[in-house]
Amino acid sequence: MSNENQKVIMLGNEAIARGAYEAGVKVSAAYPGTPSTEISENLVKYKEDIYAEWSPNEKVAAEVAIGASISGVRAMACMKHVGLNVASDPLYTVSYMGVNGGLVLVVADDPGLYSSQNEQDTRMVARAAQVPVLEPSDSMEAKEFMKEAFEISEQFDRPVILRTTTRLAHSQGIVSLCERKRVEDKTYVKDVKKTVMMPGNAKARHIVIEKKNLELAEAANTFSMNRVEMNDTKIGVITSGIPYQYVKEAIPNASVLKLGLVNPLPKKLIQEFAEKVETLYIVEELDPVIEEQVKSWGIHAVGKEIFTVQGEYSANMIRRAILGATLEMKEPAKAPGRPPILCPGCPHRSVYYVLNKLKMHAAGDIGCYTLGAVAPLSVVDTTICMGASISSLHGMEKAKGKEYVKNWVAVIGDSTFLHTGVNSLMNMMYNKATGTVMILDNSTTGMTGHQDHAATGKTLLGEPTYAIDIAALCRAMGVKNVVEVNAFNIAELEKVIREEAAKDEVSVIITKSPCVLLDKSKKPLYIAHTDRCKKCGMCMKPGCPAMTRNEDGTVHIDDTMCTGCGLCATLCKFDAIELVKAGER
Ligand SMILES: Cc1ncc(C[n+]2csc(CCOP(=O)(O)OP(=O)(O)O)c2C)c(N)n1
Repeated sequence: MSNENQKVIMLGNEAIARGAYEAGVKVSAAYPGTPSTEISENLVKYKEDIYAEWSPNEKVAAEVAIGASISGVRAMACMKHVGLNVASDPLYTVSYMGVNGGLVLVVADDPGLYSSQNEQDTRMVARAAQVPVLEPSDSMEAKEFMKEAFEISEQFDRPVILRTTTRLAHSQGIVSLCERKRVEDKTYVKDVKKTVMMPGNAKARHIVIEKKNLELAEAANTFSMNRVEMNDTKIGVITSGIPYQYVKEAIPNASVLKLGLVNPLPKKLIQEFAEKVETLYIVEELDPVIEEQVKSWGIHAVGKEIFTVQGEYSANMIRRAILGATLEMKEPAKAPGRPPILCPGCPHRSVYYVLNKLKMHAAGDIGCYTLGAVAPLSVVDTTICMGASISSLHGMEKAKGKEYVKNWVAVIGDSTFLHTGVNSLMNMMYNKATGTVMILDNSTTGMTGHQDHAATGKTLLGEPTYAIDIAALCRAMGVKNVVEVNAFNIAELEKVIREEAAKDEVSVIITKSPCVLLDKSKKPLYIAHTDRCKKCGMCMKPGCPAMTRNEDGTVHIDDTMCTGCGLCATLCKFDAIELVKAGER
């Protein structure tokens, strides 16, 4: 693919994929997670040169990349910030081991919580694991920093994190393309002192990596990615990543030290910069990672005294905090508040309709089905992290006894079950649980935009593959009661939930119906006959967004939203909802 010097507009995530290609990466593994997912989806473009896969979770993905690095090639793993928690076990230890082929983890943070369960700052985790972190400010840097990350990784024998945020991952910018670097595979030489982290070896490696980090911190003082932009010296700002863009817009005449490498910090460069400016500000979204270190060196700076640790920053917010004035520009128009809701035709809706009817509680998990917490369904009581539904239900049973959980189920999606739910179910079987687990199998990773997983029969590269049989997997763990039900067969679903929840043994109910957005074929359409409608409201109970009431209380179905799932028609006792068109819509 020779398009050297060509300039193109790229999404941050697209540019990271391009950077991986240009850096000579050979292996990439990932588990989807907003805002990191499109990196892997874009890597598919380079499948002639890069092997890329969806792994079942981030720990596995990181270990795949580590293995590839040990074998001598450049490798990467991609995940969202909470994914790094799942991958933190290998992360902390590969930090001691170092690399053979360059190793980069791309981790996407989500200040502002656009699609996450917390706002944790990856730089904090990286500091704890003593792993270098690069933070680009735009698409061009995202591409170039990927290449830098691999150079640093190999030169300093460190795994490296490239940290992005939602704003960067999902914004577009101009990128000039370069050729793919020809990187010779490194030879694998057996060296157990470096790759077998038992205590004696790890002790020695700890000393080595402390030294390497000091060397890197020293070198960082002259790295071109740590750049001083001297201007008016009244105000000096240390910043990095996306906040750099806001600072330049908010106070264009300020002097700026823009950090590309945010861990370890270039102490000398920071000291020199601090001496040259009257007031030093540190502008970083989320935690005071740079600020606390700079202050610990006795440098006076203003940071979280005036800036929040929550959410995204903006140029206006920075200008207001530093100058007490706002920019002569309009704040972006606020989108109308739209509460999150399951799509019309979503198979999760009928499951929650039945659970609501049975007055059951659900220990929930993470996925589209988390929306079962929202009225009018209001079934999901808890959402913690991926896989936690099954294990927290187990904890409730052990705390309160088996009768207590007969009114509860654990609810988990197919992708989440394969991510970390399997271990939790194993625990239920091992520790003599009796609870009921519902796997809402919609044949995809819906929440993050339809990625394949180990049970869909297709790889990231689009090749057909073995599809894990989820029911057989549960049976293999010893679950005797495994029942598969069509998610839209609400009579059957109700019967099965009643029966299984009453049992004194673990049951797994797998509701099967593909995500409504997967099926692009024309669907039949339902209409409501107002003359037959008795205004009883039964069809409205599942809270389908396609259903509204007319002024007289009869029901109307919006034909632009109806997907023809038929749930409303099943619930209508008066034949007021009728299938009008089949096949073509
Ligand atoms: C550790 C971690 N990794 C990734 C994510 C992003 N994520 C949220 S839900 C989800 C999976 C959803 O798929 P599935 O369980 O099949 O449910 P669906 O959305 O299809 O109903 C993913 C990947 C996350 N929240 N946490």
